[in-house]
Amino acid sequence: MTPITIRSVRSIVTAPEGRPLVVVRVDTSEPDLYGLGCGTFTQRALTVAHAVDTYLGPWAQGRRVDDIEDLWHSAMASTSWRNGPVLNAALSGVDMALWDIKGKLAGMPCYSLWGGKSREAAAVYRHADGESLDELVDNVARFVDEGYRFIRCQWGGYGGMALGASETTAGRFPNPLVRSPDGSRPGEYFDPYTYRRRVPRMLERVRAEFGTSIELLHDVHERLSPIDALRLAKDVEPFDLFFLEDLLPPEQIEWLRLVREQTTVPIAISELFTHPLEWLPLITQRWIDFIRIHISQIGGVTPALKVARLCEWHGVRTAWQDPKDVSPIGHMANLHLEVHAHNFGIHEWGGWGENAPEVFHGLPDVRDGYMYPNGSPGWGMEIDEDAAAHFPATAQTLAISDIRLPDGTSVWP
Ligand code: GCO
Ligand code: MG
Repeated sequence: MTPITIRSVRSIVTAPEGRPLVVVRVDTSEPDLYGLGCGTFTQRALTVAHAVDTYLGPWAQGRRVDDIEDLWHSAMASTSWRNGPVLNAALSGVDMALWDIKGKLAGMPCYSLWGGKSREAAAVYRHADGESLDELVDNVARFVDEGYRFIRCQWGGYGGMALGASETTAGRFPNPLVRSPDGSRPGEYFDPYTYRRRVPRMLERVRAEFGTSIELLHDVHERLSPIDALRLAKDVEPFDLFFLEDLLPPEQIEWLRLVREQTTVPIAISELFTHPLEWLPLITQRWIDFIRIHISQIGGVTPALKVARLCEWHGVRTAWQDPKDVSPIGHMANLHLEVHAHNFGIHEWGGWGENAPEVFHGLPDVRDGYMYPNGSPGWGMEIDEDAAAHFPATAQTLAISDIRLPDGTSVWP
């Protein structure tokens, strides 16, 4: 029997909610047999698209769609230097598309290919925020009323940066809540000391309002020095968090040993990780409780399955990163991993937005705090390319790229 091969690979970049998403379509030697994958790196989406269309696509042509494992390794080896976020995102798009094809050929959802479901749906957490604690409490109450039990709480965005944000747009002024030297350069200023002291106050208020009827999460987003991060982890212990996320930047992950030795706060990290050498020690040393990898950043579902298996043996649960800069196809791939793997933790979801349903068809249903796969073969998703073209993506770097301390020091968020 003649093996089915890759006939063409192309990127589809669209921004239905304003943040560029990268979808990769793989067409095969079989008429009408194709797959879709997510290769989103929103801050460099057009660069990923170029990597797909100029390099990876032509390289993949003629290769067998069945041999995903071999193609993934060959693609990684094809650049000699180890892939970074851009090339991994390109590879993720192809990798997920090949799993989509494999599911279609087998007539099965991808989770069935891997051994079936451990649960019918994935519990979801939502993002509650507020410039005031009253506003935050109102937003938490709204999600509780909608049936969500897991809620991430932030007070004024990451690092409290949005507090007083009306004056800190695009670097027009330093944050009025922050005193900076004369002549400080533009940027998004925040005060880490104010932020660190506000977090326990925020959690105390939310617990006072909702008790232990809901599970709370918080994202530090790498805004503190290592010692202040350790102090925060100790300060939030009384509030019984589901997890505390990105307490430290990748550059300081060795500090997690001290966090582990001194606190019992459940730790979630790794959305910024690219290479196995970043997550291996955290998992094997049992320094973390939830893996938060952004799956396109490590090259797709093929490596993510391996990470999930490693985590299972070390008591670590999955919480794949799923914010608004993962395409609905990426969300669906995460969801298949989540209903399948025994060591599932939680699914992050920021809502589909107003326009995404016009572009992406087959969106998973979300009911009473759970996200349900649609049971169709492969991922069970389609993209309307005409609708996608209504939301062109521009080259953009999001505001996240210019964070500064009160004295103007640049911060890696
Ligand atoms: C999260 C992440 C996101 C990222 C953002 C970067 O927990 O989902 O921290 O908010 O910062 O997606 O573009
Ligand atoms: Mg995060």
